[in-house]
Amino acid sequence: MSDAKHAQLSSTDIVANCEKEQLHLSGQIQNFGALLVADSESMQIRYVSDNTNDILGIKAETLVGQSLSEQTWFDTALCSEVGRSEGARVCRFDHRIGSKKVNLRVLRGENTFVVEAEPVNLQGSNWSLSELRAILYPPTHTEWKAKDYWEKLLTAISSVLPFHRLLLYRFEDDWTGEVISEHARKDDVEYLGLKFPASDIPQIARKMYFENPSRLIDHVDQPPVDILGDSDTPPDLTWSDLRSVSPVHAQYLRNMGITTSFSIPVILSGNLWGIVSCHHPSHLHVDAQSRYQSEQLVKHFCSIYATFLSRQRLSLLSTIDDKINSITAQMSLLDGSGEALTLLLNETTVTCSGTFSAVVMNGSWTCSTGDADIPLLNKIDKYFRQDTSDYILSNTNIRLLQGLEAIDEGDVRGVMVIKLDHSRDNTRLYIFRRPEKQLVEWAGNPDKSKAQVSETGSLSPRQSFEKWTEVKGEASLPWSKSDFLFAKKARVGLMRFFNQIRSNHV
Ligand code: BLA
Repeated sequence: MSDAKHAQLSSTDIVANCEKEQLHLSGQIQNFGALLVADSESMQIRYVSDNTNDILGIKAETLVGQSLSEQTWFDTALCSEVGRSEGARVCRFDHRIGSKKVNLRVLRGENTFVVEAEPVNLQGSNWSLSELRAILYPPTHTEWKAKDYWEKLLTAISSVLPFHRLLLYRFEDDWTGEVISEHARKDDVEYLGLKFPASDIPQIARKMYFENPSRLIDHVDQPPVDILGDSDTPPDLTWSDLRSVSPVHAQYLRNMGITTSFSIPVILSGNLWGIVSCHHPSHLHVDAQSRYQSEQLVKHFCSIYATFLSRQRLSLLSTIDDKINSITAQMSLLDGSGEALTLLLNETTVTCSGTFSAVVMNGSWTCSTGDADIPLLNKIDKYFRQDTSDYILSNTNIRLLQGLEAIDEGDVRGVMVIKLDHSRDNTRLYIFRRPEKQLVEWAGNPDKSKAQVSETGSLSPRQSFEKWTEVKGEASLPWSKSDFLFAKKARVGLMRFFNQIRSNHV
């Protein structure tokens, strides 16, 4: 890029730049279909894409201002069939217009109907939806692991869409993502296991992917089509499947060697959990009907997978319950003595893979190790007893906390705290972890402060997606869901234990 200059922007500035792009107001569409936007009250056509002649055989300028209900090529019934909520959609496949066939779609916008027409491609999928759905279930008497469900989802989609590469991309809490399953040719670049920074899919784009059933980027190099309208304000394309492609993202896809890209959101418990991302190096025509089939498949996967996850959670809960029951049974045999507390600390250390555990009660410590540094523990406790945000607190690097920066003790870096209540002198149980070397494999260097910034201040996506390994050695391993569940249950066990001590003293 000749006009590009290297500038050092803070990563916050860069992410803010990405977030500013008003994707829904691009004022243009991709050329694989034609678009009309009509007022839902008056039915007057307000916007028309400049390619209706190619697809419908009617010149765009003659359509602006006309009534949608009077269009003989259109099926007005679709406007009554479409749901009332914004974003609702209805499709009519193989709709005949004279000698041509189109796939028609009507979407409900804010006081508008968005109409999209795409030419029919005769090479659609040969599979029925029920045949495809069957692929998503484990055979009788077979138990699948999570990764088996993921793989079968990609297998099912690849039967509908002959993409070169299909990826299942899962978001983490901070919106970084990881490729957790991959369906690709043997000689292809491997993305499996690689991480991508959150800013690769800005929040504004994620919101649209959450709200729409899929996103097709038909051809990164096809020039977009203008939209003619009765006003200078561009139409809202939030619900349009044809919306033009963000130039930054088109460059990103070119850098990845992709011409056609198709993404389907994976929504679990009402949250954007991941994306199925399909790549093709050359242009691949993706028929509206095949898109619809794969969207339905992903929706079906979501319900099967959600059931699998809740079964898994139940089984984890019951394992933890058994563990806690066994610990408390052993503790009650020891009848509220100091030995009972040591037993609890030892078991907790092992279960949560800690270096050691300690409990503080009215300022006095009991530890699972003999050589704990008590002044250090007091310092850490001073910090955590002031935090009343929750009964279970955790951290993977206490050196990032105010006042604890200088801690140099090798066994104490990650901390999980279980509080019985928030009073100053009450009891708190600590589990400590040491720092661990952790490798994070990124697809290219994710550091946006080293990115290229053009004269206009826009950011170019990175050029290379080759594996780039970051070595982190400062923090402990992250605390898992199972650690948190254990901590919650251990808190109850601990309360029972102290009640027992109290009643012994009465
Ligand atoms: C959109 N970015 C996307 C999309 C994906 C990714 C899946 C959805 C659109 C599509 O299907 O192509 C990112 N694609 C990935 C990732 C993988 C993948 C992570 O296959 C991993 C395997 N992108 C940048 C930077 C910016 C940016 C720096 O790298 C911001 C300046 C923006 N990404 C960006 C934008 C969109 C996007 C604006 C929306 C594109 C659109 O819908 O028009």
